[in-house]
Amino acid sequence: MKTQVGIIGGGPSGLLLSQLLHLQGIETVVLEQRSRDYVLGRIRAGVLEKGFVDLMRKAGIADRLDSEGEVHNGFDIASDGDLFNVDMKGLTGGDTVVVYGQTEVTRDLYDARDKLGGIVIHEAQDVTPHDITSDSPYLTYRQGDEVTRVDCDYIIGCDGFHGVSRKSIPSDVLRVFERVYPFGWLGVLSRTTPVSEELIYARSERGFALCSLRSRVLSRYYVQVPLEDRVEDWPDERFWEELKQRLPRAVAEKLETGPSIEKSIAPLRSFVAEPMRYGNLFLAGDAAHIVPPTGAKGLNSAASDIHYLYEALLKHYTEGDDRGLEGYSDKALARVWKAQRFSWWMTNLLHKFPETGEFGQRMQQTDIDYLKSSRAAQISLAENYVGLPF
Ligand code: RFL
Ligand code: PHB
Repeated sequence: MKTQVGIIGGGPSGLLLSQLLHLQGIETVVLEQRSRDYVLGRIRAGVLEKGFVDLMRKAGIADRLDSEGEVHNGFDIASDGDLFNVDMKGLTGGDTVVVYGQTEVTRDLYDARDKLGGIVIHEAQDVTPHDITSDSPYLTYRQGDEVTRVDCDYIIGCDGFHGVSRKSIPSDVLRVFERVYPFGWLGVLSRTTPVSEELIYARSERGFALCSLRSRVLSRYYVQVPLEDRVEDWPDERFWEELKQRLPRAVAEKLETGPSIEKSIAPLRSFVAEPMRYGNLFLAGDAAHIVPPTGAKGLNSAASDIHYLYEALLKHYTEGDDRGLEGYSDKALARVWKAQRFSWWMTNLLHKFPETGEFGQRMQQTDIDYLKSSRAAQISLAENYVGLPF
């Protein structure tokens, strides 16, 4: 098989790039190791920045997002029983975010790929990039006993944190920066009315909690849990009880509980791999960087990589101009590091860190008091949350 751009990974990054390039007449093949149902069953992000929404529009697939996504003008921060609102829209001069699940984004992308006859190969095993520093790199994958070769001009690694792409870069070239946090997030999806129309990020003595949503009838809640905890340790009743204890009383009293329809634990990690290009292999999204979900930046950072890559590949194929490809790694990383800083800061502000003791708690409380009293501090928070410009 032969194509122009070979993409590893059929998550949001890989599908979005493939859709955008296809609309410009650039051929792609996407190799995804899982089934489509598996990919669509993953419950992950919920908050989309304007830049992400604009890319979906450019890809011609924002109809459902525009009609079903909920525009959020702000969010609340709760600390020790007290609640205050961050008016993103007012603070940034009009910017907002859209709450629309990653599952829905992925579904829209698959529908669009199907409609255009895009090639997405599922259950592709042993995907391997070859000759990535040559002018004729290629991919191989296996289905059953059959091994297929895909020749291409470029290989794009959109295969998430555990994928094969990043591992194909020699260890003396790749630099890795990492912070693993001593806790995870237990997430629950339930068919209940969300406790609040806007998100609530809650810091409490018992640890962090987040009230989010997917629609008027679908709630998404998270609580910080020790790394050793397993989903089985958290029957629904225990989850709801713990969540209530971490929220201001007035909020807890309103909380509607019900059976969970999804429950999972995700560890928290900050991670950046540099460079994001090696030869004709380019990394994008979680394959190159991970943030703790506190700032809602993971999927949005993936989208900014895709924006830069798309522009660079378009310039290459339409004008023979390779400057975008050459500058990709530096340009993408500059924005990635800012999202890293913000996510790390939000995580430090709101979680309970066993090792920092009472001094750490006072610092958090003071940071929150400062936020409440300073419009300048709120503007900084708001402009990062809505997303820095591409
Ligand atoms: P993905 O989504 O991990 O997709 C990678 C795809 O590659 C496939 N794959 C392979 N395919 C072929 N060969 C291999 N060897 C392969 N190895 C892997 C995988 O099966 C998969 O389909 O990466 P991508 O596309 O870069 O997208 C990144 C986002 O998924 C991620 O950043 C976000 O979900 C992070 N995130 C959030 N981001 C936000 O912007 N806003 C949020 O509100 C938000 N909330 C979250 C989150 C992530 C969470 N978890 C579970 C980590 C909340 C949570 C709880
Ligand atoms: C979510 O709804 O899943 C969500 C929202 C905001 C975050 C993280 C996750 O910061």
